[in-house]
Amino acid sequence: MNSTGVYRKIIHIDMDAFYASIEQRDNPDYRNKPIAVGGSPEGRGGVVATASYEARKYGIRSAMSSKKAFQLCPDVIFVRPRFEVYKQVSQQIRKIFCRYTDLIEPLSLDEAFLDVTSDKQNIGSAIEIAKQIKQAINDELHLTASAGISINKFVAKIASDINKPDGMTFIGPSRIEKFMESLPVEKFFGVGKVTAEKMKRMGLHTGADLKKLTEPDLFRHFGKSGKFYYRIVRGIDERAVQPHRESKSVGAEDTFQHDLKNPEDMYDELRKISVIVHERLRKHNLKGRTITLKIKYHNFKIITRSISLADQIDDLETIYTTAKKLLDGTDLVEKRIRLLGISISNFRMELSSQTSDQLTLGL
Ligand code: DCP
Ligand code: MG
Repeated sequence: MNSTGVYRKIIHIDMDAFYASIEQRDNPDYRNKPIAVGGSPEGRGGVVATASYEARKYGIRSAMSSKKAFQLCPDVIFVRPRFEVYKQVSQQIRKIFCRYTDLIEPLSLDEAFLDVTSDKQNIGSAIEIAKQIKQAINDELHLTASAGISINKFVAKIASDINKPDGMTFIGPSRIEKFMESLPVEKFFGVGKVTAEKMKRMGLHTGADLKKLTEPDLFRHFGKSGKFYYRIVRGIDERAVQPHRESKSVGAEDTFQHDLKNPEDMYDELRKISVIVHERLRKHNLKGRTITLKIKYHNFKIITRSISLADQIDDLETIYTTAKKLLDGTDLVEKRIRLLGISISNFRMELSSQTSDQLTLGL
């Protein structure tokens, strides 16, 4: 690590069971109950966006079909998502972050990196700032968040997941290497299911195993990402918190000559649109985790539905089947559709490292 003892102070905040907690907050009937946001009653179709912690005890998870969720827990309550409310809450959280720093990099509605190396209120301690942010989210929004605190983005993000819900984990410079050595390979940023399987076939299960390989070895097996693994396993991640990172998306949409009423026709059109989106992703060499479906009805009302998958998406079948699931999750009865669109966003974070100003320690 940095021998001069100067480190950045990075906080990663991630809301707990975000959509579900908001629904439980706003509707007392849902409190302490297994609820799944998204999906449809009795598991007739659609996918679960997220589940309350009570529902997770039964094994219900994000991106699971509501059919499966219903099988796991027949008492689960399916709740229709209210995306506008989630967006509003997301803005409220961001305002809280802004009291401490302007260096905020949102990763999605419910999570963000904050660089508090120098904070607006001169609090100085990243742990104290994280505590205050959690407290403000609790007091003002009646929700809980988990925080990870470290000297870089990678470790802060993993740390926020360790004591969920309502957790706070600090991993200081002296603990980073040990922590990275014990980390299972699937937890490494950018390691998808396929890469994790490849690693395991090679006998690489943890950070300690990865650490035995030289940089050229890692590059040979895993390409550019291999170089990133080499650094990250040693606790080196110089990527800056980027407050103005563009949120990019690639997509396609089509307005129909005649409104669509029949689901089969909608599926056909979705497939055509999927093919175009797939070609565009290929062309720009992009993979993203989030798929958004846009629907415009005959009365020009527009709705969007989105879901984030565990892995980066760039294959046609996943684009089509996920978009179809999202469509099936909407009410199609007696609906006439003028336009359908699919877009992919949440692209892979830039793996190349960036140097940034590093100030004095005191986490
Ligand atoms: N989401 C989604 N599809 C997914 C994953 C998540 O639509 N496959 C939505 C619903 C979540 C929100 O994004 O509430 C935030 O995602 P997280 O992965 O942070 O999950 P939660 O906040 O729900 O739970 P956790 O407490 O594990 O963070
Ligand atoms: Mg969350």
